[in-house]
Amino acid sequence: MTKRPYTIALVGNPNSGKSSLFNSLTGLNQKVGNFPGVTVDKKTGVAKISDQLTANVIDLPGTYSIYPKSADEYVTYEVLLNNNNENKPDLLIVIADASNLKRNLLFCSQIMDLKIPVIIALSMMDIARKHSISIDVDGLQRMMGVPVVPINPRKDKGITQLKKVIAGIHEVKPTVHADFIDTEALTGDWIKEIKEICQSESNYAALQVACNHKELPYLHASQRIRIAALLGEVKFHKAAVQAAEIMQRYKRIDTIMQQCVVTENPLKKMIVSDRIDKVLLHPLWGNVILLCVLFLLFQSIFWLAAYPMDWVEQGFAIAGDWLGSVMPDNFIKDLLVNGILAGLGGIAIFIPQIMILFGFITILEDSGYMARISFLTDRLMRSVGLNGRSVMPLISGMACAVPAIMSARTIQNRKERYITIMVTPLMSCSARLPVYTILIGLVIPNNSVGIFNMQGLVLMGLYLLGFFMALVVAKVLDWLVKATERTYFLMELPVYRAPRWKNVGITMIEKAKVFVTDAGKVIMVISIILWAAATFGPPARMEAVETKYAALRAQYPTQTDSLNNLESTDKLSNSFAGILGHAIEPAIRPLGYDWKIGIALITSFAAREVFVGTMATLYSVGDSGDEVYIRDKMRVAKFEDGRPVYTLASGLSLMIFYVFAMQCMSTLAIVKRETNSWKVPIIQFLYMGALAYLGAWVVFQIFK
Ligand SMILES: Nc1nc2c(ncn2[C@@H]2O[C@H](COP(=O)(O)OP(=O)(O)OP(=O)(O)O)[C@@H](O)[C@H]2O)c(=O)[nH]1
Ligand SMILES: [Mg+2]
Repeated sequence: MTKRPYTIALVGNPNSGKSSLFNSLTGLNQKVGNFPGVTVDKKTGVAKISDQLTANVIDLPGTYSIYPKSADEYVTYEVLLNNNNENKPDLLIVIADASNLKRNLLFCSQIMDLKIPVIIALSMMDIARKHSISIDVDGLQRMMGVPVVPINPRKDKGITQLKKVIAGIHEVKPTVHADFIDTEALTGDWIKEIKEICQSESNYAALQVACNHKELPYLHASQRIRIAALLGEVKFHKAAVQAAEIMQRYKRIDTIMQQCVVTENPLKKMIVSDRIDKVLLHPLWGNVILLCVLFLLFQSIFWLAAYPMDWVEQGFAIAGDWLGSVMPDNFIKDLLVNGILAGLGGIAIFIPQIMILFGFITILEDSGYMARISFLTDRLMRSVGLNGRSVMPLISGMACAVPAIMSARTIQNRKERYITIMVTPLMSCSARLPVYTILIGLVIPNNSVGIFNMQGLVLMGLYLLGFFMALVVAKVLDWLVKATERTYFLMELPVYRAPRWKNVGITMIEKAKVFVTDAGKVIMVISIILWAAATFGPPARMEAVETKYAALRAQYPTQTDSLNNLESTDKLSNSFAGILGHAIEPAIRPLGYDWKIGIALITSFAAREVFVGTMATLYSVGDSGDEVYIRDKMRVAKFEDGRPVYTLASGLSLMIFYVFAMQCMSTLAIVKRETNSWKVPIIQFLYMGALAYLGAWVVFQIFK
């Protein structure tokens, strides 16, 4: 048997700096943001503590108290209490926000009673100072009975000292600290029996199991039955015991606070953050500013990205030309240039826009403004059966639905959480951006309307459409699903902080990388398959085409060039891809699409951004003109009868389709995992598909 590595878990209230400390200790880049509930899953890394000690460090979701209320808090709860957990910690570091010490100490005291060695790391000392709060660290350490170390993980301060203390505890194997409160006095001696049934480390851990035994997945059925029987016998009243427990804890904490913490000006000092909030949370100005911020986001996606997009586009065009000129004419060259390079180039050009989008969202999160958006929109959200907390998933859904759906774990109310999960994919994610951009470039003129750019306005319109549809669907679901649970919105507003620009930069680069590698892999595979499907066809049909054109060329020798062009178009039409496309054409004709778009719709079910790559490949294979860029190739595309494919009507119809359709395997997979049912993703897939088809049809009929 290999020896288990020494394991340290980071716990504490939300937004206290756990992930920041995790990053300092491990050198990893776990997501940090300035609002409660950034981390919703556990994450493990390795940290070198001293020359002798290398430890596993686990970053956990924040919890206000040990009693779990939401799905993310259960993740932490399980690590703390499940004895058979592979992540069972040898040491807990409780990160306590010094500017909010009393509440943080409550959680510390609960953790201490689990009887796992504890260190308290005091973060936010700088903020406490701004509030004129001074803390006697030595006194606190004495009265709590565990080591207390001030840290500032944002600035990498205090980390060396913290490591020394960890190494010390690891070496001496301390006798565990004393109980903070006496659990047995609270419950009666039956608690020992529970302790035995589930082999808990302490009476307090046993009490936790008693309170939550119905929900804990790791308990055996037999244990559960024995616990239930015992609790019935002693007439266990969960709420009463919990209330008594909290009272006792606060009694002791109050004494500690009196002795160790001095607040110069007991009336809460008005700090800069409060002043900023006077404006940003103003009922009128707050909302106006919010709209301006969002507006700026969309316009900048077009303004700022225009130049770098041109460079990428030209780069790929040059690379294609160069490969075309140095390689001998054979099918490998065709595959490379028209299949893979065309597909990749089609997607790489969107890197600048993706980076700007993620940069913007990171700034919103890092500064603390994201939490204010929740606050400002709570009323709107409530009117459709959601609450302010749903805003976080919805806004991060603009980047990607997968982490957004995971972040819905912080929503305590089950119905609200499910509705949020149901509607989040309607928010336009970054994968739709390439599709929107290319279609907008094709059918919307690049004019100015006053000071605004028309294309930017349409883009914003598409995002808004997705958002409003999310509200409508939420309202319908709210009305369909009855729930008795009352809900309320509780969220701490964090103090404003300057975004850490390094973090913004790293996030932008990381996301661009993920986008290119993830999308790149799928696009590579699909481009190759597509290229093959578009190049080859049933031999008999392909031969028939060849014979036909050989005869025509013999008959009209002067027309060879145009006959060659016609032949490649005809071949594409008779290829496997062409046959499939024609087969589905009747279904998509009412929406204004040709068969190539039909193929792109199908391949987009792997991931939306594949649309552009598919278009690039299809138009390159059947290519006969001189156009180098996909957009130009699409612009000259025609139906058999000579009408252009991309008109205002068909372009808009296609945009609407992409706003609504659920074309993302990863999202469906994550919904299945988060809801633990197939029903939710299936309903989601169907309702979004129906919306997409209907919406696209209506728009096409109106603009035709
Ligand atoms: N001023 C100051 N800011 C800090 C300190 N420690 C962390 N922060 C900032 O506090 C915010 C929250 O940090 P995170 O590390 O994401 O907090 P967390 O505890 O992981 O939060 P959740 O995952 O939401 O529970 C970030 O903006 C950090 O930059 C500190 O000591 N002082
Ligand atoms: Mg975190």
